[in-house]
Amino acid sequence: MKILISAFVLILLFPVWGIAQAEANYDESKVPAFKLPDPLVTFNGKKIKNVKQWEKKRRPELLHFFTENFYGEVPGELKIDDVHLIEESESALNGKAHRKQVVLSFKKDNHTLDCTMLIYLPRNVEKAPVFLAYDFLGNHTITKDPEIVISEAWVADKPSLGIINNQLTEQSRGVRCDRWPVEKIVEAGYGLAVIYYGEVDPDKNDMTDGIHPFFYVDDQEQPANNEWGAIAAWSWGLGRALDYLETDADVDASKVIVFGHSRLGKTALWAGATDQRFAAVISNNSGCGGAALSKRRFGETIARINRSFPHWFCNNFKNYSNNEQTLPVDQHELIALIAPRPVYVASAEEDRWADPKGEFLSALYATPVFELYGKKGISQQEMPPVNQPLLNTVSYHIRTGEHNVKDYDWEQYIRWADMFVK
Ligand code: GTR
Repeated sequence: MKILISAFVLILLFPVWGIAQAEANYDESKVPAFKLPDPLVTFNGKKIKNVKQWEKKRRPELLHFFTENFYGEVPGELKIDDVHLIEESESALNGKAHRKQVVLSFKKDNHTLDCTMLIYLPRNVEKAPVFLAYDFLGNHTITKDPEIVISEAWVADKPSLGIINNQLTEQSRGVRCDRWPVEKIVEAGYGLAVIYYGEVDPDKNDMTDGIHPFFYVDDQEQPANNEWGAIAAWSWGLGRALDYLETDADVDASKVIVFGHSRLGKTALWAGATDQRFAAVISNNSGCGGAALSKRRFGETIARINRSFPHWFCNNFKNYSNNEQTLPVDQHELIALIAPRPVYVASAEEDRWADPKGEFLSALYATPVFELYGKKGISQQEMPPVNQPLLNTVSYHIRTGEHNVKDYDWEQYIRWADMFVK
């Protein structure tokens, strides 16, 4: 009886995307035939032969297409209204780090929004290069440090971590330590700056909260079809975080590496594509709408992502649900928008939902644009074996294990940043 009841509960609770994951195509022989657009040929068929043509013609038209049809336009300009240092310690992480917690406030008409950035900087570096990232569950989850302020922003319930009634509590302190080797990062001479992504825009299908309503006119409740979804809103927030870092005398703002995992990996790529001040970009297991090629329809597809997360992309993206073949772009061209700045695409072997091969191929097919600048990308057609990174301006690895961020990933990111950013 007990077994029967638990089976029943399991069936009831099996999340919708869990079913979608189980149904997805994971058979390489069923990947449809497709022709990838050449990043170095314009929509009108003109061959791009040099950096000048790329920057004047091709890059803007690709950026425009991704903006209008994938992530959406940011409808206006909004600067940080106020910066407030709420906490600081010169002796964090056993004296190795200088810690700051800084609130960035935004105001417009009757709207206000506060985002708290947690920053660890190596004490022995005068102006540190920084990894900038969002975290999924609040800044207090990335370390056990009791001084980290707990966000009051909306969060999806996760009873196993004590997250109920959409609120974070003490119980989740440090629960994501395994994803954030803060000491290792600081010991390597880098700073780490994080913000809870839900403070910029709560991750739910409701466009009346977070930063979106700041730009609404009258009783508007939704962005226009070509305007920003959540990913573009989060990317916008990373740009404002960088605005702040540019004013922080302890940071080398010309060396800010934007990092993200999964949906936040999609976000990091879009931030790097749209804001060229970012020195480098890391996409960890970003999958569909991130590094993975859409036309392969392997694992998560555009239709599935639009169904499960209708708020992530702009409404126009829905035109490409089950219609990848008509897309005049693919995700290798999103990676190409980051050129000539270093970009690292990482996959995990068991993360078939994110299509590791599609992520690799994006890095490979973006490479000609980096080569236009005299930079090295991926020079082999075949995926490397697991745990054997290809490190160049365009880098790639596939690690053993599941969809996650592991020490292994960070070790490679630091090694690569030492070579191409620091
Ligand atoms: C999944 C989603 C993926 C990925 C992931 C995550 O459910 O289908 O695209 O973004 O969530 O962000 O954890």
